[in-house]
Amino acid sequence: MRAGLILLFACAAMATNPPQRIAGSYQVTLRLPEGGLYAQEEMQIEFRVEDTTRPDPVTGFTAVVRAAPDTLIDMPAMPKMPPFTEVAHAEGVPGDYGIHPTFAHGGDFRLRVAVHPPGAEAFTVEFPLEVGDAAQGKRKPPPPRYRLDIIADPKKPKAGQPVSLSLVVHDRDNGIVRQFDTMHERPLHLVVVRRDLAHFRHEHPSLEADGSFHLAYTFAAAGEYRLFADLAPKGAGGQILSAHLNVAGGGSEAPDASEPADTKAEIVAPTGPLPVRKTVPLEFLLRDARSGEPPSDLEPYLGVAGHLMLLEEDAATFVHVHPDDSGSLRFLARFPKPGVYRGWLQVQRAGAIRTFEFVFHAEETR
Ligand SMILES: [Cu+2]
Repeated sequence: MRAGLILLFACAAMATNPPQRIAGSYQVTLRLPEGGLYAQEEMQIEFRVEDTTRPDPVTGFTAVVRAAPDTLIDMPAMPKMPPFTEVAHAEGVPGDYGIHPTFAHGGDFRLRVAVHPPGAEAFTVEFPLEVGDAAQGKRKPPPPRYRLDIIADPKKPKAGQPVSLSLVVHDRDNGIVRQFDTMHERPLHLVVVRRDLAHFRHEHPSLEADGSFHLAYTFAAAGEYRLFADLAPKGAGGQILSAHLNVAGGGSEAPDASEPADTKAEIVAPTGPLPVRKTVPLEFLLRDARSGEPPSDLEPYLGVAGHLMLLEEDAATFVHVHPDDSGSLRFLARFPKPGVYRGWLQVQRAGAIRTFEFVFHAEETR
């Protein structure tokens, strides 16, 4: 009995204390996938960099942004094994960074993170990584921790008629999630898209005191819709949760806003096929439709030069896209599987949002 209690206590302590390293005034917190690390599949490893000398009333410590950490993963016991290196990309939550390594086999690895805080001296921290073999990973796929529930009022929304949507995020272990980290100036980015990807909207429901989000919405047309919520439960990192909603006909079916007439957008890179399971830069160029020159009245939209959202044609695979730190329309995207993806680029020009649609083909390369 006593042994069981001690074990429980140890588990709880592990869950609440992620690995942490202190270097001078900085603190780096590691965030590993819930199912643990295993070989032969792309893993997502995240870490958070904070300045412990600058307390923040909301997040505890001030997040260190634009620190562009270099990462290196090697095996101290096997010095001949080529190390994996990657410049970490910034996640949506300020101070959070991520890498996507694929381990060739299981074993004891080491992660070194070299952080370059702007205007301060660089420092390096190390974490041991325990990687299971490939079969181990396949045996126990981790069940999703978070779930999105949508309550519509009226219950059966109709096209062309206003509906009130309540969104609630459930944590398998702790019930309703009430606290969120801000990503791109909002606690929730909601993508509403019809199953055939013909209708797309990007919304920011308001966070209510009870932890639910609220959105007054009017579906333009009838059909089956998917709602993708891009959010970060406090301290858990960015998550994408999805839910379905059927919209009946009736009312008047308003057409979606068409491509803006005053601006043209084109992809400048890459020009060839897109490889799957690799982080690739996607770069866009805007031109004023009349002058042919890049528009001079572009404004930041939610803190960045532009937003890019990507969905596979199955309307189920949402691609995580990270804006590049450069301030240009350059994004880092990862296509999880081969297929046709539709992308929506959004920018703000003279106070108004402009949305452009693109199609991408991701292929297996080898
Ligand atoms: Cu958004």
